[in-house]
Amino acid sequence: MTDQAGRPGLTLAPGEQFRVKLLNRTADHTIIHWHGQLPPWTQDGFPWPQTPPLAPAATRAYDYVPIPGTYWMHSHQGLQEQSLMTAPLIVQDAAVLAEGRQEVVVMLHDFSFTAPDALLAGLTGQTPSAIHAMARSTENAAPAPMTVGNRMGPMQGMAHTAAGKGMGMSMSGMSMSGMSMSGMSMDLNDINYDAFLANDRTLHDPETIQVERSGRVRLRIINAASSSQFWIDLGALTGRVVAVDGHPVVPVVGRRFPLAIAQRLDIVVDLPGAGAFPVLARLEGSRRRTGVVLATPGSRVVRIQDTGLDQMLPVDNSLETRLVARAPLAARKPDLVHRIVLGGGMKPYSWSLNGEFWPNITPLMLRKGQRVEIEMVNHSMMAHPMHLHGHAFQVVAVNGRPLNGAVRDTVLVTPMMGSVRIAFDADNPGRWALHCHNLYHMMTGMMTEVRYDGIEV
Ligand SMILES: [Cu+2]
Repeated sequence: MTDQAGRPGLTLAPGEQFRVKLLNRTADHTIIHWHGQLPPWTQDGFPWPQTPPLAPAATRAYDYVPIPGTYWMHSHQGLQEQSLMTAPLIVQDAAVLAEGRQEVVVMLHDFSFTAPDALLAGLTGQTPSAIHAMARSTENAAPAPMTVGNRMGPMQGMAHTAAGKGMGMSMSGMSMSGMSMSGMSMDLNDINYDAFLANDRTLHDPETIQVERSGRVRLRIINAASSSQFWIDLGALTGRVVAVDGHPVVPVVGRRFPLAIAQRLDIVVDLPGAGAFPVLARLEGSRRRTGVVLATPGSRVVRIQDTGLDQMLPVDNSLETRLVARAPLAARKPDLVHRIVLGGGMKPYSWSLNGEFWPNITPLMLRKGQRVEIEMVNHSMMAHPMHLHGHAFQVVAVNGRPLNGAVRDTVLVTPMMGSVRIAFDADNPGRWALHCHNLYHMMTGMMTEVRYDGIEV
């Protein structure tokens, strides 16, 4: 998908309505989700029974008031996201335009020559429906879940101790097979990809973006990978993170920033004169990387290897805990708190929320007008980038520590008893998905529904 200027995706002017006619030119059913936008639920692009996927050659009209910032669109049908059915969705803001910075959109992907369904089959060793059945029986054999309140009391502040891990695993009810107590370590990078792409190119032939000498740039970086998380590495440059998931934050200065799956970072950079400046995305737990190059006229662009010297650490919440929203929620006590346990593992490969596997889930109910908080506790050995549709939430605690954190739409819950609490105002009635944005976790069950009272199903 390209806009009228030939750029991939869609860029809307300040105040412009999101008025889009979606035409399915593929040979399969599809539906496109406007990630992070806040349309009415029937325009969210999720395959509810009321809003089924589009058949080949079918069209659907969308018309809603967008919110400004760095967003993206992607298929929410099957594994199509892994086939790069994604694009940037940039909604301009008059104040941002007035800064006069050159805008550089960088969309990251993980790429495999293996077909997505074969990748999933390789993870599960069987069909997804068989995985659901088996994982359900595993969960059902476990003791009834305790409330998170019971769990959190003695465990606060010891999220990464061995005791925390052990308790997390045993209480989550998952099989311990394949994970000895001594060998416990977090899992990273479920899939060994053939390439990592920045704007559809590898570092063998990266996009080189012409910038002015001493130019002022706004990077809009989108992690559209299906199953890979990165550290954004500005190299010689120092940047300021000014927005996350489209929502402004008090600037955070640095050179390296974690970027979980589906998240976005707006980073402003003032170039120190002339030169070629790589902006790299370095895969967590790996030496592999991708990126683009910002180059002033006449500068020499040196070839960058797609494998670096040092291995990156797992992506974490080191940035999250430093973020402060520019426009936080009004202070208010929650009317409703939902608690969710993130569970699952590699053997069998299946992932759950409160021990349930999509689509066999119990919706989280709420009412319009409520201030809602959701506490997510991760009992698994993997981090999960959790995305709520239809609402921008504020991060109000990480690992039990209160924050006046970022407003955003996707947040990473770190493994081994990591926790995140989010808050939002229930102001958009409908049926909304809440899921892990690792595509293979979602496809093996890690999704639930947030449903308003009174919505017909
Ligand atoms: Cu996950």
